[in-house]
Amino acid sequence: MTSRPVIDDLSSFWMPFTANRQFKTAPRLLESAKGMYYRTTDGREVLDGSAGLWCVNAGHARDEIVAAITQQAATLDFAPTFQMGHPLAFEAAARVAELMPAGLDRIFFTNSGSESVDTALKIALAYHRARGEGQRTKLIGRERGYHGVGFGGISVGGIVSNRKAFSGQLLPAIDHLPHTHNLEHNAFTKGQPAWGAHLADELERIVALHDASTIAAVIVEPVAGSTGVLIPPQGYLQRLREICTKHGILLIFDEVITGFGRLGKATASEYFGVTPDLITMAKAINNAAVPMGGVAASRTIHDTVVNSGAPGAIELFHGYTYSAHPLAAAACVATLDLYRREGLFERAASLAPKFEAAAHGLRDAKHVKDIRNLGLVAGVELESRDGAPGARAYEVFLKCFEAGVLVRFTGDILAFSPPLIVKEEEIERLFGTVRDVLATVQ
Ligand code: PXG
Ligand code: PLP
Repeated sequence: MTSRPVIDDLSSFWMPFTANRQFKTAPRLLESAKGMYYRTTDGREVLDGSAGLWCVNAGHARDEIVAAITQQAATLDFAPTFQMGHPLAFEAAARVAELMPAGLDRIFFTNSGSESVDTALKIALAYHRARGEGQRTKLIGRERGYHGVGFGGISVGGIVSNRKAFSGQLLPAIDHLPHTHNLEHNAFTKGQPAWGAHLADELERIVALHDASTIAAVIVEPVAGSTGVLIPPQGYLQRLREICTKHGILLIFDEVITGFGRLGKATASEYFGVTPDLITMAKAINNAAVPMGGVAASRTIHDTVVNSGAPGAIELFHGYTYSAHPLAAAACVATLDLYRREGLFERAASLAPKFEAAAHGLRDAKHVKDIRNLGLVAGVELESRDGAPGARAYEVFLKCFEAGVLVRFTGDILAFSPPLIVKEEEIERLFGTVRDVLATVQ
C-alpha cells in the first residue's frame, strides 16, 4: 500500500480528550488496520485490545462493510432525511429494531453517542409533555456516569472534570444517584457483585425530595465503561426499573458501549433481562466505520409523541443533517449482517469465561488493586502513585503500546474490550503483555 509521507507539523489538529502538548512531543500514529491489528506509521503491528474506542466489534476494515460503504458512496452519497428519505435509512432502522428488546422498535438516528444522549433526553421531555405532564422535566443521572460531551450529557454525567469547567451552564434540573463502585465489598468480583443492589433505593430518596411529578427520566449506563468498567450489582438494575415504573419515570439505558454484543447479547438490556423505555446507542452499531448513533424508543413513547401533533405538523423538533446518512446506514446494515453471519454476539458469550480467567490471572501482578469483568469487558484497577493519580496507568498504556498491544486507561484503571473476533491466544497475549509491563513499572 502506498502511504502519504507522515506530516511533521501536528499543531493544527486540536486533539480530543488528549494531553495535546505531551502527545505532540512523542506522537503515536496509526496508519492502517485489519482484523485485530493496527499498523503504526513506523510499521509496527499493534493488537487492538480496546476495539478502537470500544466500537470496532467486528474487527477492522472488514471487506463486507468496506464494500457496502464504497458502493453506497458511488450510488447515493447523501440524501436529506428531513421531509425526505432513502430506502437504506428505513432498512437500517428495521434491522436495529430487530435487535432491541421487544417493544423498543422505533429508531431515531444520530451521529454519535453524545447526540444519542441529547436526543433521548429530549424525547423523554417531549413524551411527558405530549401526555399532559409537561412539568416532568428533571433528569436523574449517576455519579461516575459518562454520557458524552453535549450539555445534556455532561449535566446528567457524573465526571467532575467534564463538568467543572462548564458548571455555570449545565442543565438546571438535574440530580444524581450514587455510583455503585465499592472495593471494600466487591474487590475482585467475577461478573456481577452480590453487594450493592440497595444503592438503587437512593432513587426513592431522590423521588421523595423532588416529587415524582417533576421527574422525567433516569439515565444510567447498564455497565459504566468510561469511568473504569463498573459492573452493576446483582438486582440493582431490576430495582431501578421497579422504582421508575412505580413513579411513571422513564428509564434510559445508555448502551453506547454495551450495545451490539459486548456482553454476549445484542444489548445489555437483554443480557440483564431489564427493559428500559429508551436505549441510546452508537459505536458498534455500524462497527464505527462511519459516524452513527441512534435511540431506540418504546412504541408507547413514539406513538404518544407522534400522535400528539396536529396532522401535517412536525411532531418532534429535532434531527441532524446527517441522521441516517447513507454511508452510515449502509455500514450499519452490512455490520449487522456480519454480526449475524459470524455469530459474533454468541462468540463473545462463549469467549467470556476464558476472558474472565485471563483478566483475573493478573490478580497477583504488581500494583493491581481490583479486577472486574463481564462479557468481553474487563477493568484492572491499579494502586495510584502518591500525588500522581493516573501516571502509573499511563505508563502501562505507553509500554504496552511499545510492546504491540493497545489498551485503554482512565485514571489508574486499565480497560479491556477487544473486538469480538479476538482469538484465545490473542486474549492470552493481551493480558500477558500487561502482566510483563506491570512488572517493569514503578
Ligand atoms: N455514552 C456512553 C455510555 C459512552 O461510553 C458516549 C455516550 C458518547 O459517545 P460519543 O460517540 O459522542 O463519544 C460514550 C462514549 C473511553 C471512551 O475510552 C469512551 C467513550 C468515548 C471515547 C473514549 O472510555 N464513550
Ligand atoms: N449550525 C448551522 C449554522 C447550521 O446550519 C446547522 C445545520 O443546518 C447546524 C449548526 C447543525 O448541524 P448538524 O445538523 O450537522 O448537527
